[in-house]
Amino acid sequence: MLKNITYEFYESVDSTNERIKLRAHEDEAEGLVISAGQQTAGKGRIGRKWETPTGDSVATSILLRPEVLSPEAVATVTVVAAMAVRDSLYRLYGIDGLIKWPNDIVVDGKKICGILTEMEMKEGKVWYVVVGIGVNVHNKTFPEEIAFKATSVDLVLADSGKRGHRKEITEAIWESFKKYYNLFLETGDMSKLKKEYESHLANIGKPVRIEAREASYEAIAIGITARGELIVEADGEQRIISTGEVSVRGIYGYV
Ligand code: BT5
Repeated sequence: MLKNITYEFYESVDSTNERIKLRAHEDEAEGLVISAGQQTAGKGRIGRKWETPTGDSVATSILLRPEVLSPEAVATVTVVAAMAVRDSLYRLYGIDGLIKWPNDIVVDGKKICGILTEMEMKEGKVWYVVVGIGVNVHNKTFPEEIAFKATSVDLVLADSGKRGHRKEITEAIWESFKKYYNLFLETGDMSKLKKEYESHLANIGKPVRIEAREASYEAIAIGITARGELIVEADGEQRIISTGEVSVRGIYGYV
């Protein structure tokens, strides 16, 4: 069970996930959060980049040392973290984001947050897990390659005269994460969270494109399994998509 959360902040680091990994190797206890305003080597999944311009973003990672979690169940922690980000932005600012399975939060069809979960094993068991969350907060513009599909808290709030606050967002996310993660640990799956998760799942009941290594096909998103996998329907049959196996693209715009 995640109990105490402690916060450290740095102006600039390579990647907050990498900082947590170093501390994990130094036997740091569960609950350490490292955040930074700028990352010089922010990471997305499978070797992709996460853009974190100076001071405009929240880049924040937590160290977890789950006692009883199988390596397979670790992927589900991303799904849990997505709920925490969505919940925090809604409670703080009324931003009604959708979760694009498995690791994005989107608002008005654009990505406001990405999540990267990594783990290391030791003696056949999960040694530690690091969950890294990037939220665009004050960004007004983005690099050209992502400008069409990225947004920020301030851009979303522009008409309301409100602005995001990075420390407030960081703390809200990890407090909310603690609540959802502890519910997840009670069963080791999403059974207690599935209903709430599905109520915020982007594209539920709508077409998505599944881009797997072997083939790419169109399907309808149905919901998630207790293990946090995506359920889709294609050619009249239900299929289960595991985290990391495919990339899901909405076929109408980015979502
Ligand atoms: C992600 O990967 O979305 C995971 C992002 C995780 C970032 C956090 S920040 C704290 C911690 N430390 C790290 O080094 N990483 C974590 P993926 O689903 O692969 O999406 C990456 C793609 O999102 C890129 O290829 C771009 O297309 C797009 N992208 C990059 N930067 C973005 C941004 N700031 N806002 C929106 N989209 C972005």
